[in-house]
Amino acid sequence: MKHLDTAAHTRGEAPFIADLDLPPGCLHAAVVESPVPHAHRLRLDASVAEQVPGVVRVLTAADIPGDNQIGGVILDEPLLADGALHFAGQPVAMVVAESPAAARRGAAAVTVSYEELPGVFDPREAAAAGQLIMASRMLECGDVDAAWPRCDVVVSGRVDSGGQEHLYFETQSALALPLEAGRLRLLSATQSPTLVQRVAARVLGLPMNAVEVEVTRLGGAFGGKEDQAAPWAALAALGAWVTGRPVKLVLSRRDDLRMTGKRHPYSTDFRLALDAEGKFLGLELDFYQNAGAACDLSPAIIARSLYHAAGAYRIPAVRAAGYMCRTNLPPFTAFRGFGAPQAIWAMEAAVSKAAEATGIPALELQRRNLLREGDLTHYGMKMEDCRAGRAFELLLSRNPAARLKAEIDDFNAAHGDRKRGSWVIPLAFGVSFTKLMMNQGGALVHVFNDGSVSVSTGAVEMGQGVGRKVLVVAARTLGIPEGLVRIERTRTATVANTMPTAASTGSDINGAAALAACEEIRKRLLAFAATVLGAPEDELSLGNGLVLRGGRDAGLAWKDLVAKAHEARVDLSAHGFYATPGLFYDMKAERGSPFAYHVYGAALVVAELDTLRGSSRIVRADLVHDGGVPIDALVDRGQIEGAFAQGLGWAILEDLVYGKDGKLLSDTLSTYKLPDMKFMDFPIDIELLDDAANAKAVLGSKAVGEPPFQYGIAGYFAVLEALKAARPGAGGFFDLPLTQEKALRFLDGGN
Ligand code: LUZ
Ligand code: MOS
Repeated sequence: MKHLDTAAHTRGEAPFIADLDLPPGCLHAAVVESPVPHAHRLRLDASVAEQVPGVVRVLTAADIPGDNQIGGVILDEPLLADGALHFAGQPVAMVVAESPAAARRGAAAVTVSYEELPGVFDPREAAAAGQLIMASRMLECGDVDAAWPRCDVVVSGRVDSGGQEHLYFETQSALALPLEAGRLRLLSATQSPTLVQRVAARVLGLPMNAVEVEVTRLGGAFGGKEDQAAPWAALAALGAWVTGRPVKLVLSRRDDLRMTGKRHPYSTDFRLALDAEGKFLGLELDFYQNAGAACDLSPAIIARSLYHAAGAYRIPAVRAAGYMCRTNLPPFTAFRGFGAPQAIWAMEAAVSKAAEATGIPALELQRRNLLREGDLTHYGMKMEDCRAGRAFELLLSRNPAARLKAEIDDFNAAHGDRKRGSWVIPLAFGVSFTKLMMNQGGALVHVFNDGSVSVSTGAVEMGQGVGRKVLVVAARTLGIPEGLVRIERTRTATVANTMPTAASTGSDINGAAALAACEEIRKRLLAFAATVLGAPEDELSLGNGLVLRGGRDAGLAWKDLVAKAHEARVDLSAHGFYATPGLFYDMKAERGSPFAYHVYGAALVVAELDTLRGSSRIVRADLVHDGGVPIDALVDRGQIEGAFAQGLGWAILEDLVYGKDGKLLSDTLSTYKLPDMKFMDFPIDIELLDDAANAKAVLGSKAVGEPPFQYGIAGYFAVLEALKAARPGAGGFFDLPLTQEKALRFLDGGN
């Protein structure tokens, strides 16, 4: 069994919260949501709802014993609306009942009245009205203003990128269980057990030690459960606290689509200056981030946008500004890539336009301006062990530019109603939480006296294989077969003060913490083995389930060593801790080293357009990826393919449509299309860079969750190139996703 959960998932046996046997007396919760995007003078009438058979309680803001506040970064988000409504879908009350149907009937019977106010949904409109979540952030290096008069070519424009629905298979879920002595146990589908613990404790007015949060696995998350699992868990906790009975809250797909946040839509202005050789001289980007109705993680996300403003390019003068605009939509939140895709896509739009303006092929512009070893980024970080060029050149050696051009040109010359386009995108993605303090994690390792091992960390398994990787780290460090190691559920009572499993850092941080704990145990056991064997400790090691002396079997097997050590009262448990070293950032100067390292790569996407229908498909993709030395290459390949598919979906397929009233229209899977088997039915070549050990992460590996998402961005430009081939001289347009509808409009002469 490779990936821990694979077999159970494949057989449909892996239980999620919704599948668990109900505890005795369990109640079911349904949430009453705001029907309008903006209103005040909110009044609730629950008198009819309370009479609905099976309804046990209707809970409103007034029933919250602690703080009605779930804001993480700033305290601007009530758990249940109090007085005002800020987005359609905002929770205003919760009904707990004996059955899910009774809860739903009860929720429908709650009368919500209010005075409606005008809503704002566009980030630029919000910015113009001064509706910002917090002060804008600006990152500047070099003399940007001097670049404009000095350069030969300037390209500029406005680019708009849409949001994206996470569409985790498992919707937001929680099960709250009252324990004795005023304590509470919460099963929550969260990436961040500690955040759920803190929020639930705050809402109930309890100390954190009264709330225990446990996570076995998630059915996907993609960032959607980093901060936004907390309200549902806190609501279930509130229900359990007030009624003294277990409460289960599982959102229906449609409720989840309507009520929860998504990737931030951005509207961005860009300006790029080049010299006659195509060298980038200056870049200016203004990001208008649609933050939705509350802060959520928007500042951390804007930070990642600013850091990735220049993509994988070296630009001596950069000015990037981020405006977090408050609108009346559900708070937008973390989503794989976390602000980087929006920035990288905007930068690439500038490259596309620059290629048009200069007549220099985009590939050439990219190559001439790639980040190099020793470069300082615009935020002042020195690029070390930079593999941007290596990945790019390897990709081009597999796909020589002339051959690629001929492949496309020949096809297009031979076909009237179909056109192809290709695009290459280089990648440099910074790994670490942009918020420095979050780069820490813990582990607790027990060696049981039969030699089996359990490892607990703060990592949440959401299908990404972090459990598999931590297991490999532990087995290798202790020199024992993988079959002796088990990864425990993630529990706040076992490993405390954990950070969300996010920012691609799950294996880096938790793997390193597990490594530290295992090393501690290994040290103790080797010291003990030295006394048993009468051998110098520095000649001993653990491997193949044996104590080795000078690399050879010393005649003491792991299981015997452990049993003897236990007899001799050696501690067989250890806590490990890891804080990513070398990070620093000066917020005032906007300079520092916010990332432990970067992940590099390059991707080629070839797309084909049906010029009559405007539909497009991907013909092939070739990815060269820097994965360090993978802990499990198969897991990494899975992550690369999945992230690429998700990136393609964002770029050319997934279209969130809101009505003029701010309500989500694409709130079903028949109206919101995402990549499926058919969409992904094309050859994908993935080559992992060899000889790529990474000194900055556990066992030479590199984080893999988010970086390959950016490869999907090449899909946008590949389709755009095909469109330009169909309508020569028309220029580009930058409105993501590049859907069939937009393609048709462009083919019909619009843009
Ligand atoms: N979450 C977060 C993230 O809190 N900080 C980050 O920098 C980040 N980056 C990517 C994904 N999630
Ligand atoms: Mo974050 S987008 O939850 O890795």
